[in-house]
Amino acid sequence: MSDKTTIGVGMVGYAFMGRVHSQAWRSVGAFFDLPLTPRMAVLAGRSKERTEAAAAQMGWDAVETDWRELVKRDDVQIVDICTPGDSHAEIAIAALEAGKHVICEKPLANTVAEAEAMVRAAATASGKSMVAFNYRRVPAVALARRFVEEGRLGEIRHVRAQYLQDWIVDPEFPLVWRLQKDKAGAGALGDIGSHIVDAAEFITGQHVAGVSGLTETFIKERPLAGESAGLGASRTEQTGEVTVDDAALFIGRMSGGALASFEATRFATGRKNAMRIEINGQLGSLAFDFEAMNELWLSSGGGGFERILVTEPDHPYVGAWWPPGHGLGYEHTFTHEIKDFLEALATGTDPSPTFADGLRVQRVLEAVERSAADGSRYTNVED
Ligand code: 4PW
Repeated sequence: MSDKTTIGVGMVGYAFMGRVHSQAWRSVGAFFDLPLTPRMAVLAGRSKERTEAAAAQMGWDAVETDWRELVKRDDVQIVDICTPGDSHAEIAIAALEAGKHVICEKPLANTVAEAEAMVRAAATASGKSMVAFNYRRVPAVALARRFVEEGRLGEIRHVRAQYLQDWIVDPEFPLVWRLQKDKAGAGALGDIGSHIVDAAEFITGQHVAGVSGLTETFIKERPLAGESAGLGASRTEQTGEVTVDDAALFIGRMSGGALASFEATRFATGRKNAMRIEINGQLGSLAFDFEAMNELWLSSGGGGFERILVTEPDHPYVGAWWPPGHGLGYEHTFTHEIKDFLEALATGTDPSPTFADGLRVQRVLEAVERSAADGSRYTNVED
């Protein structure tokens, strides 16, 4: 820490996640009264020109073209990892070994072995670490957890979770990094399935204990991506193999006895970011859809569901923002995540979700892949 209240941040990667994390670092102190003030010290990316342009646009003070240099810098106390999954483990472990705090995009890693190494590094590090499952910080999702903790649903019987997108329905959509196993680890399963596994565990307080899964790659060959390999990439004349799943469906048992079903797909035509979860308990139910993220639906038994507009000052995180009814968006979830992270650093507690939570999700993903590959009806999630 450079002085009592300022803490330097170094971020690796400046694409979609880098942009939304930058927005969070920039705005968090303006809305939340924080014990630490983040300084956006350094942005790392491979191309000097593009990294400089991104840093100027998003408000970073300096750039590095090698993340190893960023990790060594004295003006960096927090390393924020916004790169594809293939570099998470290497960067996070180096940063923890250098005594930095780490916040890492999800899924934690591309394999269980990498995630285990990250958990080992976190266990002996002086710095704190967190995996960035941002949907926990949607006010309605945090309120859903509060309702479950208060016992308003009674014993949980069912979890029904879906994450539906459609951005690769077109077979001509290029082979971006999210469609390559060596970069992304998995397809819809890892990128968006990991979110609904985490959300289910977060809201219910139960773990996914075993699964039975199916995965499918509908479009097996796509045009290679042009220069930018991000979501908006152009395509070239050549084609290449899609090496990840396009969709994953799995059922599971939660550790507290609930039965669960999960669906993660990028082929739900018309659905853009429908991250949905419904929980049925003995006394009532909850339902949430990210496409209407300021609403939570609650049933207290008979009479169907009532809509709760989650914009009241006593709802999680909301008091820092706008008057009732004005609503929040995707980017606020990251601001909340950064706020919780900084508060944990200031109090010396472990920010949540931890790398161990990220490893548990990784084990669920791997169990789904094993079940889908060998056709086994039920696959225990290893501890
Ligand atoms: O984490 C997720 C991404 O990787 C996001 O919240 C949405 O799905 C947007 O892009 C992908």
